[in-house]
Amino acid sequence: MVLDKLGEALSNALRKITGKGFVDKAIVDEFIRDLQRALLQADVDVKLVFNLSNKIRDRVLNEKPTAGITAKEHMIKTVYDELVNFLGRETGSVELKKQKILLVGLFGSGKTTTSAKLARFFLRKGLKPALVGCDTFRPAAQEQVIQLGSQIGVPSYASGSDAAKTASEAIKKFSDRDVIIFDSAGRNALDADLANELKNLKDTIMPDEVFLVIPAEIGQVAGKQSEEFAKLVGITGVIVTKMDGTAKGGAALSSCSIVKAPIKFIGIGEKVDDFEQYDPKRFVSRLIGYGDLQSLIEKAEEIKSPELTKSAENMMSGKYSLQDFYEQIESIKKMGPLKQVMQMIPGLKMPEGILEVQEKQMAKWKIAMDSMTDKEKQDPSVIDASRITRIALGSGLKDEDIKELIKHYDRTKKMMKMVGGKNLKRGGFAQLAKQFGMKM
Ligand SMILES: Nc1nc2c(ncn2[C@@H]2O[C@H](COP(=O)(O)OP(=O)(O)OP(=O)(O)O)[C@@H](O)[C@H]2O)c(=O)[nH]1
Ligand SMILES: [Mg+2]
Repeated sequence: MVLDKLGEALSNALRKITGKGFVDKAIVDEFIRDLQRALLQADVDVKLVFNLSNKIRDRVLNEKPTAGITAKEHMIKTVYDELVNFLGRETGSVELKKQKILLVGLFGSGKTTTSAKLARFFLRKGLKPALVGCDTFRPAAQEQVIQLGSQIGVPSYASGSDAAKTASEAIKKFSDRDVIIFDSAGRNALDADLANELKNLKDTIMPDEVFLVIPAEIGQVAGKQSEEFAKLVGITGVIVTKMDGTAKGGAALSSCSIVKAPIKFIGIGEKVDDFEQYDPKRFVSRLIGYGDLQSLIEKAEEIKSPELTKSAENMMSGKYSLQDFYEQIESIKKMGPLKQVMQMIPGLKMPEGILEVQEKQMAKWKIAMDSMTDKEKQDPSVIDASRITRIALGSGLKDEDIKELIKHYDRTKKMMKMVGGKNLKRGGFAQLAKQFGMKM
């Protein structure tokens, strides 16, 4: 696990708080000392550590918790929020569109490996990527690109000793591809030679994105290096590689967030799939796992309702009606975006987009369900085309609306079955479920 030492130290520190019945100054001070120690051990800059810890201390001691939230919850929430801010603020979003991406960085930072990881990322999202080897400096760099391309089934182009010429030939060749990813050469430092080469390459490619690739182990220097590259070629994002191999990653993540460009991805291993989009919220949730889950559970307890408990039990037993589906979405919406909730649960991977339901849709579904018979609500599989039309007419909706409701229900039911067997009965979700009063 990435930054596991930091995560362990943080969750131990938080666990101390959750174990206490109240929060007072002594407890806050002890926590702040623990926090500082943990961050310093992750090689985070001393000044940054003090800024962060002072801010947290200040907020916890002086801010009044909002109504309905205990001082303890307020403290955990504050720690969480400030850590998220500290480790990146923005989610590393990338647009899924036709674009050109140039990767830059020093020797051995992981550019070439990352070009393949990125290609793979876009491939998975349904786009057609291509790889271009513009590192004409290091021997065999171009062969590496071609080999990686064939390994992941992505077309590649790398030929000749002129980087800019290679790039412009590739742009013509790959005019029908969606995302063209350009690997560039590195140096030991950002010297005049590399500066010229990169500027030239940038002018030729006119990329939509320029990603700086930095290895996590460089620690605090990450911020300075991103600034230098930003000044030279303008970077639109940072990719921090080798997060798996160092305890210093906290430094790279926090120092990068100071410069304007957000961290987009992190590399977490040598293989092409050891790569993820960087989302500070999710990252911090996983980092402090326990503490977050704990406060989540506390929230869950607050909204514990007999209806939800019953629908959850039905879900477990396979008797999952449309009514259960609706109530579940409604109750869970009170806990915040379901996706975020699910992401906090270790070991549970949710398919994208599932259960993300808009308020407007919910309103329509409620109306539609009013026009259904009890039998239809218990077992929506009986709803055929003629029934769909009847329900649509009865509720003043379109056939499509009814179909969509059923589609959502079916997908959720299927998903519940899928994750139900293996994952629901153990780990964080089981804990959460127990809090809902479900029988596991
Ligand atoms: N553990 C780990 N290793 C990585 C990661 N990313 C890259 N590497 C390794 O780092 C080494 C250098 O990677 P390259 O992709 O060749 O780096 P580069 O920036 O293209 O290097 P030059 O072309 O020499 O400038 C390789 O051994 C990679 O396998 C990562 O996220 N985790
Ligand atoms: Mg390379």
